[in-house]
Amino acid sequence: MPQASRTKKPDVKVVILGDMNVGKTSLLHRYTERKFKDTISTVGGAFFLKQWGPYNISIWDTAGREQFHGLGSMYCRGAAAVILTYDVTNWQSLAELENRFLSLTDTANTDCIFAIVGNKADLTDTLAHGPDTESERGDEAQPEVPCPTPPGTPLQHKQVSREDAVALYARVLRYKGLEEKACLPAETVCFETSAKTGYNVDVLFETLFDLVLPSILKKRSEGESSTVDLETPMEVKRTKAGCCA
Ligand SMILES: Nc1nc2c(ncn2[C@@H]2O[C@H](COP(=O)(O)OP(=O)(O)O)[C@@H](O)[C@H]2O)c(=O)[nH]1
Ligand SMILES: [Mg+2]
Repeated sequence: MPQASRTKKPDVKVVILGDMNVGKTSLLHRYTERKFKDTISTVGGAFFLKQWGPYNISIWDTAGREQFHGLGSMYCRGAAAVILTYDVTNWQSLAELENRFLSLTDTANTDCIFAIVGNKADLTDTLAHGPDTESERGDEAQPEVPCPTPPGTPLQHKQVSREDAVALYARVLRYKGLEEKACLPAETVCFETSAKTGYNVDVLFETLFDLVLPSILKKRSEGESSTVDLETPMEVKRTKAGCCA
């Protein structure tokens, strides 16, 4: 269904947040380029525009600012969805979401959707060793470049369980002053992914795209102009990536 954007005017903003090295840029790269690269530069990336049905969705990467300069309140301003990303092999990366990143979402939309994403699942779980075969994306222009984990690769210790992520989701809702019962259930918005193998990556982005559609319709019916900052528009840098290069 999705095709290249023509109008380039974002209807809605989705941001990826999380500590350095959890794999934010790799997740976006896997989704948009269908590839994984071991070293990938975040510098230069700002947002990627994705056409979803008749709508344009901007997906924002941190451009490396989480490492050197911190992220300003502008980063999440007007966001309809925030992807809080951690590394399943690194407990601290989950803690940092609460300690450093959650407060940055104060400027997101009041009806913002939160997803909790544990990346690098290929390191801890054989299920995540291959690409997500459930995907119905069928993007002929960008064939998937698989990067499966070789059989027999030893698994690493999983420091963050799914239950830990679900518990964080509950705390995020509490921080936002939201009733758990009135919000999306954790099973819908907590994911374990692998940017390396592609496991769950399409499912993550495309579930969120569907979930933000009501937000687009609401914005349109209210006649709001776009709240996305277009001062520094730059699509995510297209890199010549090779599988496990
Ligand atoms: N094994 C594995 N490594 C990953 C995965 N995602 C990212 N990485 C690696 O983790 C490092 C940091 O990734 P990057 O996307 O730059 O993280 P960012 O700082 O959050 O944008 C890089 O060396 C990536 O190759 C993954 O799903 N599995
Ligand atoms: Mg990055």
